[in-house]
Amino acid sequence: MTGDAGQPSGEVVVELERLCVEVAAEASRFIRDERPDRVRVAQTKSTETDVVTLMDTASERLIHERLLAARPDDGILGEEGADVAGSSGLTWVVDPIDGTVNYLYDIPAYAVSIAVVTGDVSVAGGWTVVAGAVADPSRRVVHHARRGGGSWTVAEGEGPDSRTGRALHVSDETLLARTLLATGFGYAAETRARQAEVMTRVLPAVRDIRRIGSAALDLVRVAEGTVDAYAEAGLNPWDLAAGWLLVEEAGGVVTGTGRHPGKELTVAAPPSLVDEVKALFVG
Ligand code: LIP
Repeated sequence: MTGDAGQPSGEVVVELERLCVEVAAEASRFIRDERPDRVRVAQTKSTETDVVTLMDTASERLIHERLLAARPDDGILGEEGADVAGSSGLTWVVDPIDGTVNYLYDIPAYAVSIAVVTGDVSVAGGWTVVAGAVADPSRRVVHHARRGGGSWTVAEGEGPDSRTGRALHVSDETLLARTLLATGFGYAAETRARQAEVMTRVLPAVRDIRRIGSAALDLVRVAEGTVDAYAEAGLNPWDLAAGWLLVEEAGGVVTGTGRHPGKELTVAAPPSLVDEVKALFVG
């Protein structure tokens, strides 16, 4: 860590991005090619419908092993419980299968999300994403970014410096009424009831909504302009970390009720739309 104020140097960031891409691609292949015909629920978390499959834990174990082998002094925060304190000042934030319910129902909209951050992930606004990757097993691609390096999509198995990489850029939509908005809902019934009320305000104000079922893929779609904006309440750091950087490096803005995205609200959009979308959700 030789850059400004605890930030890794440019060289190190390039290597961190490469590791994000390689490990995300490997886990992506694993959850696609080793998916059992009947995916079993291993346990449930916040509600009966907030499930963990055996493949969520197996994918997290694979990612954990690869990251610790490559970077033994870093910390890890994983959705399924991997929680390693590091001494390097860097923490890996991992969602081994984002869109687990889609994975359970074999709906091709789930992803592996891996990001590396500086700062304290437990503090809203207390952490900065340095590099990240979202691998999409169904499209066999990996979307990746490093701070200051732009956002890209490469084919699974290709490196981040592949000449075949496609540069991502957010939509140039400026009108809320023409905005295709991705959103999502929590697992708890009372949370969903509140979110349904917000939708009575949102639906008349936008072109339409899309409920894809994976925050990581929703953020990728904002970064590549295949939706105009995204907003959801209730996200955890592992749902949004890599996608946050992908959107910012593609020319978008990611915010929350305050300046930073977080549990209360995450909004991602082009600069021209972000305040209006946020106002719809904050109410
Ligand atoms: C999912 C998020 C999604 C949200 C779901 C769930 P998971 O994450 O990606 O945006 O709407 O309720 O939280 O549980 O599949 O990792």
